[in-house]
Amino acid sequence: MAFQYIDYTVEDAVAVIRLDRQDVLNSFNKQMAHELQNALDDATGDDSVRAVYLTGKGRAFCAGQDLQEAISGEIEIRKIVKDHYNPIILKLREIPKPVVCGVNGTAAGAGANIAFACDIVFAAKSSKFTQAFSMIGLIPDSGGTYILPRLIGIQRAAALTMLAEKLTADDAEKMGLIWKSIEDSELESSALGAAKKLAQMPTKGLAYTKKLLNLSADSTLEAQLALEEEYQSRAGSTYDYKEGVNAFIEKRKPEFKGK
Ligand code: T3D
Repeated sequence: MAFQYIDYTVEDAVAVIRLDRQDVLNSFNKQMAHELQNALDDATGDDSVRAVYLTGKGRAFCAGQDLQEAISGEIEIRKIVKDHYNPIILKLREIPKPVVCGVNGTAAGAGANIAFACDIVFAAKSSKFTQAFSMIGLIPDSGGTYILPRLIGIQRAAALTMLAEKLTADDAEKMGLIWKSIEDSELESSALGAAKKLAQMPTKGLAYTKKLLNLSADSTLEAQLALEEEYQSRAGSTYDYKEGVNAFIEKRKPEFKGK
């Protein structure tokens, strides 16, 4: 599918998605939101894709909602949240492949929460995260009220979302909001490199891991142990499990196929 506001390529089994509305810091208009949804659908349906890498072009990752579009009144706010952001967050959490985010600069509002919804987040050291919503009278959407307290606790989530101070990538890493803060010049090699590494790993095992981590948020220990029993049994019947064990015994490098 051809896109106007994102670049979509497949590189070494990784779907590489780059947000591209650089003059407005990659903020989302309706079309870019739908394009990102379609790109995630393409990555989900393409068996040759075994990981996803999401980043931005230019000096920002994403400044959230395009406020010119929001204020134009052409689209109701409820529809923006329901039709643009909610499906993006659900697709990021439900795609049965690991999603790595490379935050290359400012991540504000929905842009920050889209990053936090990815499985593994790397950020360039110069990046800043801000829950910009409260500055314009809004509440944190795009999963912010769900993901933030689970990542960092209610106290920090409240301070971040109410005060809307800019957080450095280093502080975001210390808080456990992201996986790693990386020198700017090394972001792409580290983050895309991690996605490429994941794309060579046992895709089904990773998908089951993601599913169980998703479910753990609202689960009891008993229920989670039962899920582990079920999904370990599924993982244990994959080609990649047999290949992994055989390669270990034969003292060779495994060749996983994602099956
Ligand atoms: O309908 C709804 O609103 C519901 C959905 C809500 C979801 C949300 O995401 S709400 C939060 C929306 N985002 C923001 O409030 C952030 C707004 N942007 C900023 O606060 C700042 O731009 C940044 C802190 C992100 C970066 O600051 P800085 O100084 O590095 O850049 P800048 O000069 O402010 O921005 C550069 C250009 O991008 C500028 O345009 P210009 O003057 O060069 O023509 C600026 O207007 C434009 N831009 C930045 N963010 C947005 C934007 N244009 C439209 N929408 C934006 N969100």
